Amino acid sequence: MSETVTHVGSGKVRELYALDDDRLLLVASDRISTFDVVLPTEIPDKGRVLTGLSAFWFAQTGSLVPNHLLALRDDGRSTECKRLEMLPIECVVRGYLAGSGWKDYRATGEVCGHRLPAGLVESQQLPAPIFTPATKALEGHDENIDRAAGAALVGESRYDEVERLSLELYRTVSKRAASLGIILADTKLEFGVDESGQLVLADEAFTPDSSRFWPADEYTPGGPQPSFDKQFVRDYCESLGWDKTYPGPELPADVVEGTRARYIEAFERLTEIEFDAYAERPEVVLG
Ligand code: Q0N
Repeated sequence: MSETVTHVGSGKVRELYALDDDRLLLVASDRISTFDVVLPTEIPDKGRVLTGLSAFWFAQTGSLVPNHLLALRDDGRSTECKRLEMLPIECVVRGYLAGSGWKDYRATGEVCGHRLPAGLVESQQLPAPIFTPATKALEGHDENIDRAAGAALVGESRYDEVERLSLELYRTVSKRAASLGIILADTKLEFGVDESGQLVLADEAFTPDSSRFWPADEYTPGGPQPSFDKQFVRDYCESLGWDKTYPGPELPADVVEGTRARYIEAFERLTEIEFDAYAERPEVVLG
């Protein structure tokens, strides 16, 4: 017996297929991107690590907000998801000043309309986490927007609801990560609406591809922080003097192996589950 699946979309490193009118299949590949370029070399098990971590967080946060996860497939890299009407904004929460948040703060003293204290340094922890939504760019970078622009896209009450839920999710996950020696600097969430009008957390949540994870024992504000997962790849790419346009460089075996080990370490530290146990039986992450 076999099923007919229709490819309905792709991201840089994931594919989305329609299973039927109500369900999608989200498949995480082993592809890796750096400096916005997908590299020609894959990181074995990366897709399984990210799928398992995301499913773990869906299970951990299911009492805060419903999510789109229906089933984890035995391959460990595919999830059956409830098909939703996606909101047209990326829901970003920042607890630390990095990336475009740092860039905007340096230029204006604000991030998405949040006026911040003067004198903050790069990577510094914010007085409190802030909700900093962005538009979904089809190509190029998402654009940070303020409350007025976000509310114009989703409506005032929906905006308030995703802001409250995003902050609650960030607080819950960052608290667990911190207790395990990992800083969740920021994270990007996507929500959809189901047939009853309820908000549902979708996509991939609290993975290294959607979040900045920093090892707490190396945290040094005042500059950029090493990435938990991609630092070997970045360092190798920088050492080549590559101009960061396509095609990216092939990665040598030691960089692949070191990076794979970092993804697995992130999975095991955050879930306290052995990756081999997940590979054997993916449902172990559902608790
Ligand atoms: C959906 N995207 C954005 C995968 C991620 N549950 C859902 N229902 C309807 N649509 C979507 C989801 C989810 N998740 C999410 N696009 C459609 C990002 N995609 C890009 C391709 O890879």
